[in-house]
Amino acid sequence: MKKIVSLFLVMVMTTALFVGCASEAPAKTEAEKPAATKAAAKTEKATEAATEAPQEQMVFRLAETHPGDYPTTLGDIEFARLVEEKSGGRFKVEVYHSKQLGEEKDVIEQVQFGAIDFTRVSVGPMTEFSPELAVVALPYIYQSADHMWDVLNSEIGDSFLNGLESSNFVGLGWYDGGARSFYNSVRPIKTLEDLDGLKFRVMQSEMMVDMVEALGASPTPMAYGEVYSSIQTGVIDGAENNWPSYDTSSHFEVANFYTLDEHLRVPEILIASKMVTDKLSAEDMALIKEAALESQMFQRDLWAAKEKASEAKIREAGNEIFMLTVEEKARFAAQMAPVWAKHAEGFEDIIVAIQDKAK
Ligand code: GTR
Repeated sequence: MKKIVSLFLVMVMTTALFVGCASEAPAKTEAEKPAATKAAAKTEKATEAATEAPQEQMVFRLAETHPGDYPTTLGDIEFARLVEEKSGGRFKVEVYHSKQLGEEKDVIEQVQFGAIDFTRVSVGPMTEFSPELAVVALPYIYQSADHMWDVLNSEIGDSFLNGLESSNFVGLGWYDGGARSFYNSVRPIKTLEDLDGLKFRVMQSEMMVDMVEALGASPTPMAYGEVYSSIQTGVIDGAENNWPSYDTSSHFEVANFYTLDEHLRVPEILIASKMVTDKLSAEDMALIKEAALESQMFQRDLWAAKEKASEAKIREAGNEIFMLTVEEKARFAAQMAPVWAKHAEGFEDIIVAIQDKAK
């Protein structure tokens, strides 16, 4: 505990210095597929060699919360294209965007027991299923987007992806989710004290609840799709998210004040159900992982462009946007000591390794 608090202080000081397609009908899941189809899929390699007859195609479903033109959805679609290409058409991944298969927490549950094959979600709700993932999403742990990417694309990121197997998931890769900041309908946030008592929606994750409490505000865990009407009706005062989500969820219409405190950089993650992928060969898993990695660069480029476009649109709409001073941002970061101590206990060495990557 002592160790993590001192690591945390190092981080705070560094921060202070630094701030300067849907398809027509749902595809059948593996469980729902007739036995004959499964058998055919298993023997397909042998069949391929023996005959020239058309192959049986395995169809997978991928769930995505965002709309069809959002950077993560376009990343999913690119992943699907690459999987189909690399498998020579043996695999098809159908992307169900716009919450067609449900809100993130429910989708993750279904992926865990094999009813949905793939999903792209935020690491936020994943921490409820695989608590150690909190380490790569700790508030104020990264100095910049580049720092986060240096961590995620290193052996540290890989070890967290591999660690998901014990929770019945297969971690395939990371996408960009930018930095999250607070917005609300009540008042500008310029100091820590301005957060006092405000009611913020958080992702359904204990760490997010603890983070908002540590800042002196009042957290309400809630599904993403309920946030707009909850702000509109005054059930909550605001929420927190990146520019593209603040834009595409239309939250900017009901929460005018946005303060770029950048308290979180929560990676987006592409996962598969272990129950589904256990039936695939090592070669097929390798091509799926390769497709995920290749789609990452594609998604990151789209992300950078969308961040700029959403920011321009929201500034144009006349929302009130604030920056924190360097000192104030360091005060926000300093509140996170208990959150780090609770959610990253036992990961002190990894935190040092993460911090080292900023140097
Ligand atoms: C977005 C993220 C979504 C979802 C959402 C939320 O930034 O891309 O996957 O987690 O935030 O706040 O629920």
